[in-house]
Amino acid sequence: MHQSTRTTVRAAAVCAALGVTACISNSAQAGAVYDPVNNLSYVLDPTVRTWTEANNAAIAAGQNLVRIRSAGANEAVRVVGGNAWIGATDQVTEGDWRWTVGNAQFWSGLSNGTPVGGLYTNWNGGEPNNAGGENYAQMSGGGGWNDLPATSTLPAVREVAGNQASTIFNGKRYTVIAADTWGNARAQAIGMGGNLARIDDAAEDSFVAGLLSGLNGASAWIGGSDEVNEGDWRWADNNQQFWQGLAAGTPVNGAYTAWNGGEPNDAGGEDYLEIHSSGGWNDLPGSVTRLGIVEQAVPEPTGLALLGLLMSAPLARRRRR
Ligand SMILES: [Ca+2]
Ligand SMILES: [Ca+2]
Ligand SMILES: [Ca+2]
Ligand SMILES: [Ca+2]
Repeated sequence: MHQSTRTTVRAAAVCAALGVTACISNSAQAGAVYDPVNNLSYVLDPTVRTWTEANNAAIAAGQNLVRIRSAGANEAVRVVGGNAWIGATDQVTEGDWRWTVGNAQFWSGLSNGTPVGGLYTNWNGGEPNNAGGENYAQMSGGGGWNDLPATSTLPAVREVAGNQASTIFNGKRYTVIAADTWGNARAQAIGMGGNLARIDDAAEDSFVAGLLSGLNGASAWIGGSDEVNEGDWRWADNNQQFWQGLAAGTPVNGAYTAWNGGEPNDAGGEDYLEIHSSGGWNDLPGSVTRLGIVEQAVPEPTGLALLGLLMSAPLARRRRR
């Protein structure tokens, strides 16, 4: 179901639908967040149009408007879309709310109705109210749901198989991953064959900040920490120290840093590095959840890469023994 070929075809279709080219290989698709739980990416369709038009466009691209099955997924969709259409409707039978993906009913009735099948719902208070005839689901800016009429126009959020939330910059692939703790984000980054991002210069800092500006100004984990020795800040991928001390400290070996004023302050014990959409850095406790910025090497686009793939399969089998 999630073969890489099919994913690639679907991704190409999304690129076309969004009016960008080659968004898998070398173009920005900042309006996407990867949901590792469901192995789906939530991708913004920025065109403002009716729910039916947005749904038809998604289907024409081999996609679907998003189905939301958990609070975590709801938050990821909110980050991508804010105020946008989602893939739910009661247009066939009033009060019988279904996801277009799978056609499963998840709600019966108006605001005093009930969830069906134990499925996740997040209606705003007093919704759905079918006010004047409303059969199409909107996620409002706060993440709650509302029914709207056929004539309303909004952008939309689609779901796409696999991880589509990548951008190439200066020869590296950057992927925004769903919000989690620093440790979980780092583990996921390693699982993807990379690590949380190491910021080496102002250009890279601005690039990563730009990814976040496209996600409603969220902040995100990058790969710095002083978890081993307080005040000894190191990058996760190569363990090189880049800062010594608190806000009055100094860069190490001329390393690039972009601390916000007064940071790092280790306030209450803060050992993990976040980057804001301004590009500035702050230390935070690792227990809070943030989006993550994964940085990966990009395989050489030559026969060597193919050779590497061919070689790695038997090697992997051998290692498992
Ligand atoms: Ca209705
Ligand atoms: Ca309503
Ligand atoms: Ca600290
Ligand atoms: Ca701090």
